[in-house]
Amino acid sequence: MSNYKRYLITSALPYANGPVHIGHLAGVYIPSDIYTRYLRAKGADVISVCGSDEHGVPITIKARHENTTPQAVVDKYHAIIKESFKQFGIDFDIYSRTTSPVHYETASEFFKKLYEKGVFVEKVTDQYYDEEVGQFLADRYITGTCPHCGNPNAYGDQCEKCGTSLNATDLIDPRSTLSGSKPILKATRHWFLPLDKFQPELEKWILEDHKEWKANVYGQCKSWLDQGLQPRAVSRDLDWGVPVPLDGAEGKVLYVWFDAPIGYISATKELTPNWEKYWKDSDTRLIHFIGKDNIVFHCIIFPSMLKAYGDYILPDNVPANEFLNLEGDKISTSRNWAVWLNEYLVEFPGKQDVLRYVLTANMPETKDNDFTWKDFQTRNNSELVAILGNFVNRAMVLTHKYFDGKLPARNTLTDYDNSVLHELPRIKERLEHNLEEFKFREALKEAMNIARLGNKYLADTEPWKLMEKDPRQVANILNIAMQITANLSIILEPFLPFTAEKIRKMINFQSKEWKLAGLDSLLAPGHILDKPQLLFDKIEDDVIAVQLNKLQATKLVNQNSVKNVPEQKGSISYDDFSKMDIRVATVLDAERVPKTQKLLKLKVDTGIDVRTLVSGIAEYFTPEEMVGRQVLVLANLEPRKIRGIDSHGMILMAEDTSGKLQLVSPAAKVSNGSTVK
Ligand code: B3M
Ligand code: ZN
Repeated sequence: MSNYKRYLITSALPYANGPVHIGHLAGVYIPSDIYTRYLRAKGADVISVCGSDEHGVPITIKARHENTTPQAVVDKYHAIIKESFKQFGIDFDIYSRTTSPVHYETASEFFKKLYEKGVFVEKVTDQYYDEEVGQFLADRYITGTCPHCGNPNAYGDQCEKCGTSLNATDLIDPRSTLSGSKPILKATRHWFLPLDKFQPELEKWILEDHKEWKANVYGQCKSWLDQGLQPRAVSRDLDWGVPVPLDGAEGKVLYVWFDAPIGYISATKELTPNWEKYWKDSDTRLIHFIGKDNIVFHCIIFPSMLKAYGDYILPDNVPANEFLNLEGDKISTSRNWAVWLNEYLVEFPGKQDVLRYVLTANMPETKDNDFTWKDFQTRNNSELVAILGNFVNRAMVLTHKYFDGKLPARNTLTDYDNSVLHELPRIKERLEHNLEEFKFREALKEAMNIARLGNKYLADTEPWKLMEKDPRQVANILNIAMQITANLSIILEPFLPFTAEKIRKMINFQSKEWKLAGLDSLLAPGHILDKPQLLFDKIEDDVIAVQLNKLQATKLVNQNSVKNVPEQKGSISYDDFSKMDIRVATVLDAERVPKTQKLLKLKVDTGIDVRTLVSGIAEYFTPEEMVGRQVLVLANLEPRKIRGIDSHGMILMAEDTSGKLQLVSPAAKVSNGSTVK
C-alpha cells in the first residue's frame, strides 16, 4: 500500500435520467467520500472523480415520454444530481458529464486507437428495424408476446411479468414502440470487443493477483470467467451517444458501457493537465467505487479496454457494495420507492450528517441491507444525540462553567485517566485498519467508540460533583474530555464532515491532520474554546410518521396503477343482468367460522328478511368491523352449504389486482332492501 505515490478514486457515474436516492449514497458515494476524505486528511496525493452518465437508451425513452430531447433530460438531472452531492458533502474534485466535449474527444480517440490496433472484431448481424421511422430498434423499443408466459407486453430484452430475459427475436408478434408497426430484420454492422482473448490475462490478474478483493466482487468475477467470456458489441444503432468515429458508420454510436468508464478519464483530463500521471504511472493506486450491478463492467470489460489500449494502469481494487432496500422492498425509480436526496434535503434541512451516519452504519457491504425510518430515528436519538452529541455538549458546557471556556492544565493523572488517554491511539489504529479494508461500518463504530469512551469517562468520574472538593481533578477530567473532543473533530471528518466542522469551530481548533488523531495533548492549557452548540436534536415520532405515510401513499398509487387488470368478459344481455337481485343490506352480527382463515359468518338484514351468509373476507375485516355496515348482497344466489353453514346469498366486493378486497356500499345510507340496478 505504502509504495503508492498517489491515489485515483472513481465513483460510478450515475445515469442522468432521475435524481439520486439513498441506495446510491449508501452503495457508492458515501464509501468513496469517506475513503477520499481519509486519504486527504493523511496528506496523500489523491483525486476523486465522478460525473453524470448521460448516454444510453433509457434516457432516450424518458425523453420521448416527456416529449422532450435527451439533452434536455440530462441537463435537468445532471444539475439536480450535482447539487445533491454537493449538499451532502460528497466532495469530488470534479463532477463532470459524458456529454462534455472533452469526453466526446476522449471516447472517440479511445475507440479509434483500438480500431487501428485491430482489436475489434467486425460482425454483421440481423436486427429489428422500423421502416416507418427509418431506424434500428434498441431492445427496449420493441414489445411483443413473451414466448414463456404469453404476456402481450414483454420487452425486447426481458419480460417483466415472468422475469425471463429475452432476445428481441424471441418475441412473438413484435411491434415497434416508436410507430406501432411490425419491424423487419435488417443487416447491420457492429464492432465487438473480443473479451475471450483477454480471458487468460484476466484470470491471472483477478483470480491469482487479487485474492484480497471483497468476496462478493471476487465471486462474481470468478463466475463470469468460469462461464467463459464472449465478444461484446461496443456500438449501437442509435442517434444518442458518442458517434462511432469511422467512415460509413453514420447513425451508430458507442455503446453506453463503452463510453461511460472512459468518462473517468475525461473527467480527470478536465481536472488537471497532469491527468496522465494518475492514469498511466504504475505508482498510482486506482480504486473504483461501484454497486454490485456494475462489477463485470469495472472488473472485466473496462480493464480489457485499458489493456487493449496499452499504457493505462488497472484498478487495484473495486470495493463494490450490495444493494440497500427501503422498508423491506427493493428501491425502484419507476415505482418511486425511494428516499430521494433532493427531497430529504428539503424535509430534513441541516441533517445531512444524520443520513450519512445511518447509511454508513447500515452500509450493504457484504449483503443487501434494509433502510427503515424507525432505524433512522433510533440511530439519531440513541446514538447521535445520546452518545456523540451528549458527550461533546457536556464537555463543552462544563469547561465553560468551571473554567470560563479556557482549557485547564492537567495535574498528576489517575490510572483511570491514563487508561482513557491510552485508548485513543488504539481506537484510531483499529479504525484505520477497517478503512484500509473498506469496512466502513466497523470504522464508524470505532469512531463512535471515542465518543462512548468520553461519555463513560464523564459518567464514571462525575466532575460536576467534585468541583468544591477537588478542583485539580476536575481540571484533569475536563482537559481529558476536551482532548477526546479534539480527537473526534479529526476522526469524524471523513464520516460526518458537517459535524466535524461544527466541533472544530466550537473548540477553536482547525486542523484536520489525521496524524494528530490519537494524541492526548491536541489542545494546550489556556486554549480558548468557542461557545457550545448542540450537534444533533431528537427526531420525534410525528416526523417519522410523515415519511411512513408518504411511502404508504406511494404503495397505494402503485397498487392502483398496476396494469394487470383482468380482461373484459364476453357480453351479456340486459335480461341476463336483470336476473340478479342485488340488495342493500346491513350486517347485524358477525363471527369467525372456526378453523378457517378466510371465512366470516354474517347475519344480515336484507329488507326482505334477516338471513345468514358466509363470506370469504376474514383476512381483510374483523367481525367487529363488519357489524353495522351497509353492504351489497346478491340475494337470489342459490343457497350453498359452506363448512356446514347454509349461506343464503353473497356479499359483493371489489378485488384489486393484488387480490385485496374492499367492501362496496352505497355512497350514502339507504334503507335495507333497496335494489341495485
Ligand atoms: N451509469 C450505471 C448505474 O448507475 C452507471 C455506471 C457507469 S460507471 C462508468 O448503475
Ligand atoms: Zn413472460
